[in-house]
Amino acid sequence: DRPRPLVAGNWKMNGTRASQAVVEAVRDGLDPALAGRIDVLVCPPATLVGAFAQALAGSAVRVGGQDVHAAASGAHTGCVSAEMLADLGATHTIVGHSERRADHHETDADVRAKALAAHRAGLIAILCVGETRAEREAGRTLDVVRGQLAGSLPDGATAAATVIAYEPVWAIGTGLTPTAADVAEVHGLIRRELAARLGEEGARIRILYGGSVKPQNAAELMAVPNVDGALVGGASLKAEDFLGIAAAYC
Ligand code: G2H
Repeated sequence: DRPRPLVAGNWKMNGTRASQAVVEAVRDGLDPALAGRIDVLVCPPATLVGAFAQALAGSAVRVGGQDVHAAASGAHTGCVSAEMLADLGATHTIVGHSERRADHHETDADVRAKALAAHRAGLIAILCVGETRAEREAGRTLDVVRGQLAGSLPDGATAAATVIAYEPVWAIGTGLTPTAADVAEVHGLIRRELAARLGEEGARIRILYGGSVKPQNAAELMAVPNVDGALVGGASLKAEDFLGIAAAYC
């Protein structure tokens, strides 16, 4: 029994109101039979979550955020809380993306607090982990991923509310991808760590691969054991490419 796959798009800091045409094309182009077998999610900038949630209401496509503050409200200028995203109709949020960890100095403890905030607001947390190029070259990939998972996954995480995304930092936006064997090794480690910590629940948590997923490589990557879907950046900005990746599950 493999978990139900999730194909998620991370738009990063891209998109304006005119981009709604892209999610409408994803909504209209998604094969209903495929939508019955996989979950499809778009995570636009927070500015677009409300409009996209309205445009996608009643469809198989869900809307999520890219980050949340750990607090529900308060004096945090410029930040967005999980409650605010949920209020707009979001069902998921990414937490701990490597760009947040690097550019905003987010620690494992910060990411854990954000995952808990997502859960508090009823959102599914997509928690990202992954090694840098230097860490991989130093042979530290498994130690780094194990450490990030241990530090950022909340106790009592459930499969219904938690998704892990393995995104090797060196594969993000570079067109480079790990080999299927490398992906299998890391996803296998994550699966074992989840099972050790959470038991049967850990066996059901979805583990996504992210980093330069394209229609051309999606089928090979999605066929790797313990790969339960994709977190897609650049290729999620075009409906045709994003649907082409989802079609790996046809
Ligand atoms: C990794 C990924 C999406 P891309 O950041 O989260 O981006 O597919 O552009 O490498």
